[in-house]
Amino acid sequence: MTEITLDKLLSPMQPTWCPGCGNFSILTALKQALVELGLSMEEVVIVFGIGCSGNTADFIKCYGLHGLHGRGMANAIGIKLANHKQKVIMIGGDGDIYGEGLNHLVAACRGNHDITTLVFNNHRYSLTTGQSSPTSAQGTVSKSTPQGLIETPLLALNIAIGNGAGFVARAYAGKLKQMVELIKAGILYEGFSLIDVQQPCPSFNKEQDYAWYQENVFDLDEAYDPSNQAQAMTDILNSQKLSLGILYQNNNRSAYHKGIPQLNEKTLIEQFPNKVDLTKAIKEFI
Ligand SMILES: Cc1ncc(C[n+]2csc(CCOP(=O)(O)OP(=O)(O)O)c2C)c(N)n1
Ligand code: SF4
Ligand SMILES: [Mg+2]
Repeated sequence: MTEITLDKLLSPMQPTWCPGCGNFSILTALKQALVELGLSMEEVVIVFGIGCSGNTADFIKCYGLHGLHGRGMANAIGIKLANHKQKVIMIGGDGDIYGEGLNHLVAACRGNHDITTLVFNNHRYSLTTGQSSPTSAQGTVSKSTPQGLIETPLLALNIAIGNGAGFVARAYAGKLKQMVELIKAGILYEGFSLIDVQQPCPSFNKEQDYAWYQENVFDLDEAYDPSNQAQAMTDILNSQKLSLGILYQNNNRSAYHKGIPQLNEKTLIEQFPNKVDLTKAIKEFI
């Protein structure tokens, strides 16, 4: 086993993100969290969606899969069921996970699959140059909504909390230390953890810049009780500003794979080691 260090995670490829992009600090927080958890390179696998967020695949050296836009969660669930000893992390954008991939998100929540999902939520389809996304504010003027967005934003976190996700948190790319702690808590949680990371996109979301976030985020205080599902959903619904921290945590629900007796002892790949022959598939793609 090779212990994770920042050096080991260093990719030979330099990030191609725009100057000031929130993705830089999210990547830093993720790496720091993996190091602080003392995990090994072999036990972590990251599935990436398609987007500026998904391009993180090139900028961190680890086991992983750069999937299809909106479909990464299905891959992540498959990986977890094949080898439930892996720490499986899913990274995607608001367009990817709350838009095209929303049904897969709901499936992951309902099953409470033990996957940690980081949504790089910049409120835009940024890689495709800034169309309105499911989390864009009503009235947003963008290339796809030149007269202003008619729809209201998707209440993604309430969809997750209301549909079985065991751990739901909100982070902000401008608060590194808190991001590290929330990512660590999500990975340690045995069940589905969703961390919505509010991410400035200086190129295509000029409204929600760092100054806007300074005014519009606040930390949950110590009196906040994350075990209260109904209260968590009501607070999200009623709050004018974005609360940061663990919004909901259910410690009474077990993860999906725990409900499968055949996975009690050994993982699927431990049970059927000879059935796994990727030689042909690998030859096809290299
Ligand atoms: C199946 C499929 N649908 C659509 C696209 C086009 N596409 C690529 S990236 C992208 C937008 C990504 O937005 P988001 O998920 O929010 O990520 P961001 O770039 O903002 O990080 C879209 C629509 C695609 N590549 N594949
Ligand atoms: S377009 Fe936005 S999200 Fe994409 S790299 Fe540039 S600043 Fe970041
Ligand atoms: Mg986006």
